[in-house]
Amino acid sequence: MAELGRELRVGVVGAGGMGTRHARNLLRVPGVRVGAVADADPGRAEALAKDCGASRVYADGYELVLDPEVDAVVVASPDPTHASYVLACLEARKPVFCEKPLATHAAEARAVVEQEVSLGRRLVQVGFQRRYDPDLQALWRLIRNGVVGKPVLYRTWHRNARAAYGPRSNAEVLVNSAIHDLDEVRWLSGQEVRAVRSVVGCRVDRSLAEGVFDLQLIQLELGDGALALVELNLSAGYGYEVGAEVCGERGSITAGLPAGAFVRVEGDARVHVPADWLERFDAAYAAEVAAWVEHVRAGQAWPHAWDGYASLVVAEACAEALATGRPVSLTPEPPPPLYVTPA
Ligand code: ISE
Repeated sequence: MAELGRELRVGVVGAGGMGTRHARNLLRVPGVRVGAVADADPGRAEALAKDCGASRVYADGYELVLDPEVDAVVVASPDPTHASYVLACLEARKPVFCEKPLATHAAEARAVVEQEVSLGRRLVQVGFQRRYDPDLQALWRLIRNGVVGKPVLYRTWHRNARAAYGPRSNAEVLVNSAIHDLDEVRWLSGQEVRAVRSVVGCRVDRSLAEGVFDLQLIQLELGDGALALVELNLSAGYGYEVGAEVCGERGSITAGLPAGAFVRVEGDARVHVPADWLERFDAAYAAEVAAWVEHVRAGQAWPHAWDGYASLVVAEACAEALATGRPVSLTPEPPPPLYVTPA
């Protein structure tokens, strides 16, 4: 682990869109150097290394993890490889920032939790960037301040202009996309999910694989009896939008509506809608890696591996609800004490 005060030398595994975004954001954090990059595609690895002044380039991410000149690792490789790289980092006792999802199956995420608990240190941070979004943070604070009384309904919408990846199943959409919403509801409510119901429908994008639908509607029942309704749309067409409304006993709060300059022209009025998550969450991505660096120094990652695991348990319950057409009940376990202290 990097000592307090010394420069933090970060290695980035995965030189695609998110690896590049995190590396560039890290360059803006004082006391951080991006020293190594790994990608199976040598051209991509070289290009990112050049971009951020990294002197070492690997084709194999596991070699990067073991590099003695790498203090901490960013994992932004394809989803199915996440858990294995995170376990390698834990094995090497190195702090790791892992893009969401922490794994593609809850059982793999559970193995990460168990390994971390056995080390007794919170070394894993999961890239649930919405927790660092100023709008959603304001919503979290207003809920905590009791502005609308006890929340009874969390309604979230997550609209992609078009599916940017080729999901092969509705379960993959849950693990890659809806995982954000499942984490957001857990975070905003401070509650675990005790039952899920799920439906899919509509094929707007004809290029989606057979059996994959554009729309998923997920209904969650939370530990305190509140409900949540998650709308996940892969093909909204008009742009990218992520927002939430919380209805409480005394009122409602909405966050995340497209904002910025409100233009009235030629008998029309409009605001800009972001094109994708990179634009919508620009500030959040910068804030989450800056926070990660602080967490590495303080030894208290957040959101942590338990958050990564708990969200996958709910995602798998949603997949089961879709497959069976029936509600699925969950019995949430209390997190191990390692995850109880807030970061
Ligand atoms: C993508 O991987 C993300 O993480 C985005 O935040 C999400 O909105 C999108 O649906 C995912 O495919």
